[in-house]
Amino acid sequence: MIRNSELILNPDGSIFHLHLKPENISDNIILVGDPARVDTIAQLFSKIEFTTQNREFKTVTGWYNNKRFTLLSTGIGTDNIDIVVNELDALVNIDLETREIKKEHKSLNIVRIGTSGGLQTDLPVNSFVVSEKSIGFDGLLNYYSGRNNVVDHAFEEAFKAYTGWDASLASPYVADASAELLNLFSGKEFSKGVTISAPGFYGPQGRELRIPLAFPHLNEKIESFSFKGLRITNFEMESSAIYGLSKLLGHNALTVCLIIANRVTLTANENYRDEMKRLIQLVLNNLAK
Ligand code: R1P
Repeated sequence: MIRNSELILNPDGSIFHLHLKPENISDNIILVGDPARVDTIAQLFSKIEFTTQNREFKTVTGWYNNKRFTLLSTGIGTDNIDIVVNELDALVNIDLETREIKKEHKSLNIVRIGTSGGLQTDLPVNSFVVSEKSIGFDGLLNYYSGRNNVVDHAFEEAFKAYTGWDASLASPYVADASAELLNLFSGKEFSKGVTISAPGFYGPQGRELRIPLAFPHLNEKIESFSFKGLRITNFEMESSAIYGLSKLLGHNALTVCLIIANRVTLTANENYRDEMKRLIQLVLNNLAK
């Protein structure tokens, strides 16, 4: 039995942070960072059956093309992903009344629709990038036993050697997308690549405002790195934990991002919402085929 200090439920029986009960969610989950993006997607639903919000975690469950989806905002960062993925998993794989792990495992399909900064000149602002792999600079997965069973060790070692990775930073972990979900995104609208999830927006992504960077040449190394034909395409802040925790918990995960800034050509599109709507429509159509 999992004690209540370890798995906290609210007085109404919902799970602690997400405020959800098992019947509130679909097996098909769409994660976004921004709670406002949940509403943007929900506007395309033919029917909405449930909605709630606690802190930055806003949920809508409804229907698109006769398929039931749950939309959930995660806020920013892999620390929030630790909460979101563990609590979603608990909703389907732990009996919240007996507090026992269910005998039958259920897999969720988890697709993140995000915004992102591009790291290659041929991926301009407004491109759509699907993450085949994600590299976590955040260190989250290193806290879980089994981490070594789900990561791409050869990629990790090559990346650390090439960048001269400093031991004062969390050891980067590399986890793969679900091959099944990746297959749904083979259309020409989507570029494939490797996505870094950073534990911050400024210094950890090489942005210097008033504090000088500890590793001012790290981004150049990242941009020129390649391994077995794969290169690093973009920075965001959630995919590594989504991929790593999904692998450990037996779920399928994929991230698709809109590039809203290019860090090499130093260009940005602050008015990205129409392009985001185009991406959302493509993702929904691919998932609800
Ligand atoms: C930073 O501005 C946020 O935007 C990106 C990053 O991953 C981070 O969450 O994604 P979202 O637009 O999904 O929030």
